[in-house]
Amino acid sequence: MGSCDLKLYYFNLQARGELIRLILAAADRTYEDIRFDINQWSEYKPKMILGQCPVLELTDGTQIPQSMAIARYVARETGLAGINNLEAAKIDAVVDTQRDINETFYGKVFFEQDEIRKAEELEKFLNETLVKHVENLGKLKKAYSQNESYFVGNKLSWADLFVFQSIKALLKAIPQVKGKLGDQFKQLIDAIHSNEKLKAYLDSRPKTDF
Ligand SMILES: N[C@@H](CCC(=O)N[C@@H](CS)C(=O)NCC(=O)O)C(=O)O
Repeated sequence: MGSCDLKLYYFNLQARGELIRLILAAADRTYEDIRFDINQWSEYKPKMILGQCPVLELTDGTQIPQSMAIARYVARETGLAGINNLEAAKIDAVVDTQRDINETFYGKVFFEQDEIRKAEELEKFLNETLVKHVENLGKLKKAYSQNESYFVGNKLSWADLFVFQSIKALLKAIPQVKGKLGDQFKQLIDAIHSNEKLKAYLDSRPKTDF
């Protein structure tokens, strides 16, 4: 992967695109960050391999869809996916544990239209799902980390960026989440904010609602 040979197509949102942008920022990779508004989507949709985004396009025109496949690819290419197969698996386990949280939140709470159901699901999410999976993330960190900040080994990986982005998005959507997290993610968040490249990206990225 050369330095300026990538195009990332996504809405002008964080949502499913931001993890990829964070990985590329941490690795200091230049790429074309093609952001569009919902009213431009009809122009882009037919050009995307699955009619959805995000899509990463390589110089030869190869398109990679699916946000997590793209994230894993760019993480591997940039050295943020572990030093060997075992580390890669540990990183995947952290990612999948965070995905369990996200899937329950977005599937059962965030997109629920019925207000009563939404409130019930939120209660369940805060007191059951979140508690259990945050505890699970703690177990993985205890087993895999050799560093106070990062989940696996002693350096930043894409799992750290995924947990960071997911927790930030969750806190923005549901401020009560804060009370359920304690300071479990404090060191990770501090480490990411004090990473020069990530800080530069976080300070300069477009402000969006999601
Ligand atoms: N599993 C896919 C889901 C992709 C997806 O649902 N993308 C949405 C935006 S977040 C999209 O392209 N919506 C427009 C459409 O489907 O026409 C991924 O993670 O990339």
